[in-house]
Amino acid sequence: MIPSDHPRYESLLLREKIVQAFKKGILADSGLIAHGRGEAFDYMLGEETNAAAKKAIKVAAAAIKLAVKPVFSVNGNTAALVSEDMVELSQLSGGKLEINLFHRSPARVNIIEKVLKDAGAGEVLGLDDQQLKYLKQIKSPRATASAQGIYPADVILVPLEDGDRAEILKKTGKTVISIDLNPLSRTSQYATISIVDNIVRAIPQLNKEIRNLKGENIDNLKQLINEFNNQQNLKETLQVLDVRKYKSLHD
Ligand code: PTJ
Repeated sequence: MIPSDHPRYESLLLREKIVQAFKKGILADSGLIAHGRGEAFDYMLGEETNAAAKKAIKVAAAAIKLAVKPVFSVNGNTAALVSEDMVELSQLSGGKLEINLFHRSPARVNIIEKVLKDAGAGEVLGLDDQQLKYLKQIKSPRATASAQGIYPADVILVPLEDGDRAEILKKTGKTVISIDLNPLSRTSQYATISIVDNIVRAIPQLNKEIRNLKGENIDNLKQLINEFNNQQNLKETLQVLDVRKYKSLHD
């Protein structure tokens, strides 16, 4: 039981969620370590959605609204932390949810499907190994791509992964939106739109922006995207990480 007046209450609640997800088999064991890495970056970023992240989220919302076949990739950490928000994202945008795992096993695919369905998801893609295609250049089990989802997608959201997938998906002509608290990860560096923020804040904010952009005309959405410079935005995040600016949080 975490006392609600603990200075790190919110962070400890998330940690507890992650531990429980691991015990249920939703999370890979290395998902625990990945969460710890994210926690450390979040601490240094002040545990808030900074201006650069807000900008990237707005542009991501515009890209999703303009997309013909948007797909949202779901791994263990994403399912553990934001399954309901992911379902809302797919409902708001008409995009598809696809399970894509680095540590793939039929048992984990089944339990993550159940988590998404319990959160209200209709269709969930990426389930049946026999039906899946594989993106040839990707050397890990993340190469899976369903014929209705990731394979033909024009815009793809890839949360919480550090690997070569973002680069290769981008090379295949897709718009890649990443969510990763590490601005220096390969995923953040290669994505078209890099959201450097905690997924527990980023997805609700993305949903809010998609609602805000309802009825916005296509030219304005395109302008938002065209005026966005991802490398410049990542530089702004790195400035937030400047050690001289650290304000003291609590232990
Ligand atoms: O569920 P699976 O089998 O697909 O495995 C998923 C993990 C996360 C284990 C796998 O993708 C992995 O090993 O990822 P990495 O290489 O540890 O990268 C995860 C990235 O996510 C790191 O850069 C972390 O800083 C970042 N991260 C961790 N937690 C959060 C986060 N970013 C945003 N929000 C978080 N809550």
